[in-house]
Amino acid sequence: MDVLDGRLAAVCRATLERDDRGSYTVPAPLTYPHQWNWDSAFVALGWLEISPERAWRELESLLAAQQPNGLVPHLIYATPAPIAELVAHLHDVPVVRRLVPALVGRRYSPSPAWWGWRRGGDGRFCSAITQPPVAATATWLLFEATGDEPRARALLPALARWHRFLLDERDPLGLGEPVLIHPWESGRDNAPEWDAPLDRVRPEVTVVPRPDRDHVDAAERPSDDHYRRFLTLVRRGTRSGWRQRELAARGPFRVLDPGFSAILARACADLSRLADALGERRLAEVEAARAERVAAALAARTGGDGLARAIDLADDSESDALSCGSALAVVAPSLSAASLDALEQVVLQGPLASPFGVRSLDRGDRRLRPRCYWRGPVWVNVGWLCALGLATHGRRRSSALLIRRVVECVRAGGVREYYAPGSGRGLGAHDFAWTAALCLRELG
Ligand code: 9YW
Repeated sequence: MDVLDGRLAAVCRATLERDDRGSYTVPAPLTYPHQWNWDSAFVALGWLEISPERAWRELESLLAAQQPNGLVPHLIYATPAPIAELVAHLHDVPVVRRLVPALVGRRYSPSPAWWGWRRGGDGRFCSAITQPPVAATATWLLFEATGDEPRARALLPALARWHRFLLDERDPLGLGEPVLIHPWESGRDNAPEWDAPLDRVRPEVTVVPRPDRDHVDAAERPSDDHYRRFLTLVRRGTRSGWRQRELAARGPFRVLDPGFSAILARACADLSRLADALGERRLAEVEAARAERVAAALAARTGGDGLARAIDLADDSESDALSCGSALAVVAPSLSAASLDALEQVVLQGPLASPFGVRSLDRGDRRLRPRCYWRGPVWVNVGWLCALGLATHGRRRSSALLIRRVVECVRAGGVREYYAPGSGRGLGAHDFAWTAALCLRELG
């Protein structure tokens, strides 16, 4: 490693250590002071470079919050379980109701009150929706690197239950892909694909608390209108008791996201490999069949240009946006040669290419806002996942080129949440954990 890389690696290491909360890592101390789902999966891969023990703990703490139906929450609040238990018993006491949401929310909105004070399997407060299931892929990579059978084996049942939830309760129509019931589930909150489905959600929330804006420029964040609708969906879900199958079949927001589906297909394939390596033949077969089913469903609705786009299930319309959601299809374990060629082109030279990674939105799209979150900027996790997919499909040179771009972006812009696609300028939150983790992994 040369001196520059050594310095960058040291900055990334220091960032992870600053964001460390013992058994999980906050994405960014000021903006995101709790545990997020796919963040923890990426972050575990960074911890692997520092402490394998700490890397396993990150995934264990995430899966410990699993709900009885198999859902692994997208967000798990920082309040320790014993305090959460106390608050859960007292939340109807007027003074508690007035003061505690803000305390427990730690200047993040929505607070646990919005989710009906729901608690995860380990007693911490959590949300009632999920996020892209990267955790099985992270578990496989940890196992490959450490060979730690007992810790890998202990995670198998929770990962399998989560995948089953996604392909059962979240697929009431048997489409072969999970239905997402909130934009937050895609991990790409304000992506333009969700504009039309969100337009149908009549806002029931008028004033939205926006503590995120205390730390990040409003031009780089989702609009208040987006937040009103995000929170309206949370309120309606809580009011109806978060009946997952019902929400996936008839809820107010129902979409298919090629990025989420491809990540799930890959997660099932990776869990199958892991189960096989651990001698769990039955589970290996089940997960292999799940992987094939999702990959086949995605392939079946891929267009003549080799790309899959988001679907709004309210009217079965296909989004006209070409975003990194489409690019993420490259992580699917099986792809036609035509799709692979198209994805490689789009990501490295085409409309999503940037010298700093993969753009979140087509550079020619009328909705492009190069500084605004998932409507233009480059994100490190997306570039890294696309590189992983390209490598899996044998496109090693392209994968290496993409990784160089991703690392360059952190070198140019700092350890930030996202970056301007043209200049590499750092945007959004500072000290962003998955940026540090993935960069550290690639620098070694
Ligand atoms: C939110 C934590 C999360 C990520 C999401 C990203 C953003 C905002 O931050 O969500 O309030 O949840 O869109 O992918 O997991 O880093």
